[in-house]
Amino acid sequence: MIRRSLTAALVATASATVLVLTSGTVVHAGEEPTPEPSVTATPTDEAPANPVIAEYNGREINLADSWEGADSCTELPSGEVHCYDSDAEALADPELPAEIREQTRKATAAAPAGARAAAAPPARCVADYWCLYMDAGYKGRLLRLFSDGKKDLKEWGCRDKLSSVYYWVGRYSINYGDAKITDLRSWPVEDRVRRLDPPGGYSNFRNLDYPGGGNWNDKVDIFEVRRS
Ligand SMILES: [Ca+2]
Repeated sequence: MIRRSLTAALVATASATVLVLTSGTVVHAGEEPTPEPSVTATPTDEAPANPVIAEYNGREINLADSWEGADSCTELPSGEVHCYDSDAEALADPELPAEIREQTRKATAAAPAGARAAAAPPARCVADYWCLYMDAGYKGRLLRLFSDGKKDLKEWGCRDKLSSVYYWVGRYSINYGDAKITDLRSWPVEDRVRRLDPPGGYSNFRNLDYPGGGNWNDKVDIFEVRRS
C-alpha cells in the first residue's frame, strides 16, 4: 500500500516535471502563469530551416540569403523555382505551361498602347498567378506564386517587404479560392490576418488597414495561396 502511494507520487511528480518542461512556462501551484514578455516585433531573425533554392543564370541561389540581382522569380507548377533578369526571359521559360504563356502574351498584346486599361493586369504578372511585388504600384522585385499552400516569405527572401499584389485569374477552372496574408506576432499578441479576394489587385498595401492602426505595407510574413 505504501509502496503504491509512493509510486503514484513519483509518477505525479514526473508528469508535473514533463509538463513544466514542455509548456515553457513555469507554473507553480497556486500561482498565476508567468506571462511571457509582450514582444510586438516579429520573432526570430535566424536563417530559415527550409530556404527556397532557385535556379538563376544556370546556377543555384538561396533566396532566403539573397536574390543575387534577380529581377523576378517564378514558382513553376513543377515545384521548381526559376529567377530571371527580365520579364521577357520569365515569360519565355519553357517550364511555364504553354496555355499560361499564350494567355499572358494575348493580354499584353491586347492592352492599349500608352495608357493601359485600368482593369488590365499589371505588366510583369502572368496568367493564373499570384504576383507579389516588393514595391507599391506593381513595381520592384516580383515573386510569382502558383501552388496551393502557405509560403513562409522568409524562406523566399521576401519577409516584411510586400507592398502590392495582383491575382491574375486567367482560367477560372483552376483559380477558385483566395489568399490569406499573415503578420506573425509574439504571444500574447495575436497574429494579424487578412484575406485577399480575387480577381484583381491591391496596388498599394499602405491603403490596406492594419488591425489596431497603421497599414499592411512591409509587414507580411506568410502568404497563403488557397486555390480551392
Ligand atoms: Ca511581419
